[in-house]
Amino acid sequence: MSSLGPTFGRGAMTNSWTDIKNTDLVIVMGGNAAEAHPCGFKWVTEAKAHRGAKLIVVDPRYNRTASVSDFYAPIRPGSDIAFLMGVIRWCIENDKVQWDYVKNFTNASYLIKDEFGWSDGLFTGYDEEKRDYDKASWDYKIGDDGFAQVDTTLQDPRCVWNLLKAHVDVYTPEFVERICGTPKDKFLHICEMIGECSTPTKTMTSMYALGWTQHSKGSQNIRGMAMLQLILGNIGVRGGGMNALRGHSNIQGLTDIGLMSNLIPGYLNIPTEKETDWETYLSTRTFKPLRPNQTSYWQNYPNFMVSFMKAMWGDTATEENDWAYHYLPKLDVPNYDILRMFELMKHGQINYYFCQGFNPLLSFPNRGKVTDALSKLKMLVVMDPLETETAHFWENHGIHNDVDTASIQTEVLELPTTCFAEDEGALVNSGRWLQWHWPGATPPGEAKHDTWIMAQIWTRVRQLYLDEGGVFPDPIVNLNWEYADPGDPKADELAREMNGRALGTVYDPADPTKVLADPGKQLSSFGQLRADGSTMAGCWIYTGSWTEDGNMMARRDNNDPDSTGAYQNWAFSWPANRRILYNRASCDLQGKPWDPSRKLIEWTGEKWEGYDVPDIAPTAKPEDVGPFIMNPEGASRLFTRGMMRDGPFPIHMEPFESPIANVFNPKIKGNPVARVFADDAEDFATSEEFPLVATSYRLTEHFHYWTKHNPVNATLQPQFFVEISEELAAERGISLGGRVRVWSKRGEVWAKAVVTKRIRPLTVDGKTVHVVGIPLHWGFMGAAKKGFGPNSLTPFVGDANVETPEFKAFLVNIEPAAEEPVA
Ligand SMILES: Nc1nc2c(c(=O)[nH]1)N[C@H]1C(S)=C(S)[C@@H](COP(=O)(O)OP(=O)(O)OC[C@H]3O[C@@H](n4cnc5c(=O)[nH]c(N)nc54)[C@H](O)[C@@H]3O)O[C@H]1N2
Ligand SMILES: Nc1nc2c(c(=O)[nH]1)N[C@H]1C(S)=C(S)[C@@H](COP(=O)(O)OP(=O)(O)OC[C@H]3O[C@@H](n4cnc5c(=O)[nH]c(N)nc54)[C@H](O)[C@@H]3O)O[C@H]1N2
Ligand SMILES: [Mo]
Repeated sequence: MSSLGPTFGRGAMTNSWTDIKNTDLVIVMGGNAAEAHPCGFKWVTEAKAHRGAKLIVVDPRYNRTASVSDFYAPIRPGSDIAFLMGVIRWCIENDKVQWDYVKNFTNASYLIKDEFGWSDGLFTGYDEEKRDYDKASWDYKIGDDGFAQVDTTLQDPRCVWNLLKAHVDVYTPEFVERICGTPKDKFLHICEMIGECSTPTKTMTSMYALGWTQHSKGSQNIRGMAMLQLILGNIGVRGGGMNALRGHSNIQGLTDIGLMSNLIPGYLNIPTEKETDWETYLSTRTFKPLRPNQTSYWQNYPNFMVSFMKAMWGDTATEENDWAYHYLPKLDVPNYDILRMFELMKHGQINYYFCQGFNPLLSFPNRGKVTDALSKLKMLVVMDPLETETAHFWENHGIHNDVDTASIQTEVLELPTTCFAEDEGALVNSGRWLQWHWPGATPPGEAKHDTWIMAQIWTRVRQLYLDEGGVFPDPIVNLNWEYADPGDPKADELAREMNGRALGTVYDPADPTKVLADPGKQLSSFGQLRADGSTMAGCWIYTGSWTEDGNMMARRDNNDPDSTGAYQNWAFSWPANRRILYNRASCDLQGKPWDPSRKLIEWTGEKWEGYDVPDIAPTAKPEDVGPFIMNPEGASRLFTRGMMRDGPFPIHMEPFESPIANVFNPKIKGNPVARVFADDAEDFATSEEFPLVATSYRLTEHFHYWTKHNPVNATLQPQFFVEISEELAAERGISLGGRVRVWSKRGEVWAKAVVTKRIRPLTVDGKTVHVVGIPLHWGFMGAAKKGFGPNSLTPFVGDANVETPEFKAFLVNIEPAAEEPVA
């Protein structure tokens, strides 16, 4: 992991919600925006109404987004890579490529090592025992000058473009139909629509969410579309981009601020245990440029990292002690993702679990296993505004397993918290906008703000360390805690700390007599962050959000000059108030917009200016520096070098539970490098036992497991149901509104049957494949009827790169049923 360096923005929109109005074509694939993002979806409506934009939906179900689309095609859950590689193949074959963009702004011309290749569904370097690849061959040829070798004529058979052509060759329209079940004529129609956006004056935007991420190869689904968008020249331009529609109102903030077990705020990394010292840690992160003249932005890593350490440990972090590097925890595994946490819990290796704003009993895969794991705990603390199923897991509702309620010894403590409507702070939306909000109500009863509870715990733990010592009290007792009331940090104090301030005088490196910030002043840009201890910032990508001019997140100026959709003075968009990432790529090599009517920024001959903050140094000459400065080659990647665990190109893989074998290699089950715990290895079903493909999703009327507590929502969608086709209903003798039992290798649920034309059987590899749709909002607390969603059924396995569970493609069976037996 360490050699991979930082990843930037693990999913966010490269563009923004408001920018969607600029598009000519929206493709919603791997999401259901009209249902799950109804407010943001209005920008699609704008684009349709004012630009005549078209909307394509590719989804296993004819969903609510499909109902307002111009063209819909069905797809089998878990087969999107085949579809996307098929579109790329079609674009190449039909010359639907924005050549100037591909040649100059991507790594199409870079030469790849001769050892690299693929066969039988695997890339070179596969080790079956380790379930991992040796990625040494997945890299550029490096010349004697230390730079990557290129062939700008794209003639060399080892250049990325020719390897890509060879890689996608098998994904013909016939192959797509065979794997995805998408009829060939529908697939080709979509290709035609997409192909139109390969000109500089037409753009497509991709809106996706969990329909793509919740697969054992979710990251590769997204790579597939990113590659297509690069081929069409649609990244960095208005109306284009890769737009991850995020989930909870502040889930973007969660990843930004480093709440993943392997991250530090701003997408920096927690060190691994091999990185025993500061120098080793930095050596694999401050990449040197891979092409002449490039800037490799990550050379700034030490500025961000030292400023973070100063925010954490203040005066205790000094140059002499390597900024207190020894205080940072070191990872002994790639990360402590939640699957791993529950696995450890199940094996008695975690005694104490703090569950804050999380209801894993319902939201995590394999409820039987989750129940088993929670019952091994000595203590479970639940911090939540609501009574959750997790806090009541020991009641053992609806699980017909061998966990004996009476034997569960876990002590459960519930700490009532406030919720967003009672809090002050910033929520970060999918478009990276930090929008400040103010409390609208007073906390009820004994509810306390999360920050108050955490500060109270921390001050007490610190006191214990001060009084009693301990093995390593230093990182706790020396933590920088400069809040007016240490037991109750306020939102503005936290926000200022995230932004960062000068500790010493900060000078302009170009003119050392020029002072950029005096000691004690808030910083205005991450360009002011220093590695010498003269600055501090809790999260470098947020620098600029609370400056000496005040709270930029609270700005509410909705002027939008020339109607570009940028809204520069509304809230703050990280990084640097930039609204469209990679916006340098909206201009040609000379720095002129590809499409003048869609101008974003422009090179004046001396500097870059326009409607957005340029994603490049403001005076960098256009011919000198590539637009993708986050990569040391300055180019975007059609071939990902060592970044992805499961291949430098997306390759078709089946879900772990699939109705058909991997057609490239029947021996490959699921994603061949995804982590599978020994306990779960025997828990995957075959299609002989479980012939139906299930997928799971949300409904507008509910928000996860909260709104069933509200009688109004509970009335709108009162009862757990599953959706099946008329054909499957007829085959199994199931009637509309009748009760059914749905079971998988891991559990069973009872539901009402919704028999609908919105789901149709698919023909996949010569077989009829039925899809069962399972919405997720029910449980046993609250006002709605008791019922259980998909997670009594789902498998305990995740994406090979980021461990998002495979919630969207698994196998079940279904039968008509009488009443549910009393649990
Ligand atoms: N009303 C409401 N809105 C919400 C939420 C909520 O609970 N209620 N939750 C929020 C959260 S946390 C999130 S993460 C987002 C999720 O937002 P979305 O991902 O848009 O929501 P889902 O309903 O999970 O799934 C979207 C679609 O993926 C399709 N799908 C399933 N498998 C596949 C596949 O293999 N390929 C393709 N192409 N499509 C597939 C499903 O049929 C479904 O239509 O929604 C957010 N918005
Ligand atoms: N099968 C299947 N499973 C899924 C999914 C799927 O598509 N299919 N989707 C997955 C996704 S994308 C998500 S995001 C998860 C959601 O799973 P969870 O996050 O576990 O579900 P929520 O109901 O959103 O639970 C969050 C809890 O936070 C509490 N809460 C709200 N505000 C606050 C606050 O300010 N402070 C504190 N302390 N608590 C608060 C709520 O009351 C709620 O109980 O489910 C996942 N599970
Ligand atoms: Mo989510």
